[in-house]
Amino acid sequence: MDRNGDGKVDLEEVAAYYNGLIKDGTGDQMVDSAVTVGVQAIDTDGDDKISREEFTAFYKINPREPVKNIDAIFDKLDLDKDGFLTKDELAKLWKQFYFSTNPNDPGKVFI
Ligand SMILES: [Ca+2]
Ligand SMILES: [Ca+2]
Repeated sequence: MDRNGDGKVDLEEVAAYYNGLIKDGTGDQMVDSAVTVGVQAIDTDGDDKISREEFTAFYKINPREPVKNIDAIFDKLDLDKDGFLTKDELAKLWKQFYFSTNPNDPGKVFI
């Protein structure tokens, strides 16, 4: 991934890497499997989507710094506002996170 050899992988290189994957079709598969693994990790009742409660619980057990405004983040990620994060939504957000150049896109909430 480190194309310019400076020992660091910068965002541009990451984007180029993932764009390459998208072009040859493996990117979508990769996003799908990553989303599936992610949903399985957070989805405790096994209905294949993430409720606000599951999302909040996940953040509370996460050893990283406590995240403020979990509710606001959830609202932003829940694109169709049905109260659940589905795999489709997460795949879309995941792609935004990597490929979008618009910092206001919901997928950028984790940056
Ligand atoms: Ca669930
Ligand atoms: Ca939703």
